[in-house]
Amino acid sequence: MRNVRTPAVMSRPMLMGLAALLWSGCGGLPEATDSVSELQTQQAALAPDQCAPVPAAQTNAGGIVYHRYATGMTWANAKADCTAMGGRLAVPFNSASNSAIHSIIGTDLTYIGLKQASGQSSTSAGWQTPEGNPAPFFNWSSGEPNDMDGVENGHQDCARMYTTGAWDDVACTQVSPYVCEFAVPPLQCAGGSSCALGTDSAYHCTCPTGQHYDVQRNACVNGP
Ligand SMILES: [Ca+2]
Ligand SMILES: [Ca+2]
Repeated sequence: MRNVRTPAVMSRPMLMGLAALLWSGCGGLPEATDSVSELQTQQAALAPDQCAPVPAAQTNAGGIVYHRYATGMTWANAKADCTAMGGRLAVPFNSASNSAIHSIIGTDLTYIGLKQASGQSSTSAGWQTPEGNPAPFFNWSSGEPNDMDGVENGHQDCARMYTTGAWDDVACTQVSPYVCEFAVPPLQCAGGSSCALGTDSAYHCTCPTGQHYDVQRNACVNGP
């Protein structure tokens, strides 16, 4: 699937339908299906000019588009940024999706969409998706998750991928690059427009003063 959308050929609803078709053919685990349906529900609510900034790297796997963003953020801010694009902080749901994310992280320790609920009795208990559902898959590195010292005290409650593709639990205040995932290819602003975060906490294609964004053309056109 192409990354740059072609509005004249395929509308967002058509793409949503296509994405649903691709998902239904995946035969994935029930947990993965639930996880994907959450993502589709989020994306169904997108505004037609909602966009994703140009990523540092990207790949597609199993019908999902993964974008890596290299500017470091805390886990909570990374989660919010992916949501503002209409996606979510990427949740590996099997080894294939984990490998896809791994393939674009380069040499960075990179946040993924797993957080541990507070008040757990062990370092490995209570890991959840950004929506607060049980994590569908794990790929901890040897000796992880350790909450820093092997005892669960809430010191390390967010998951970050090593350059090996295995994971470490780290303090959620750590500032790290992150990977967002999308059920349909996010809009990439073109024609003189750029993707900027609006006051509504969503990214939109925006144009220079004196022009406005035309959704059908994915371009800036003259006039207010
Ligand atoms: Ca912990
Ligand atoms: Ca750790």
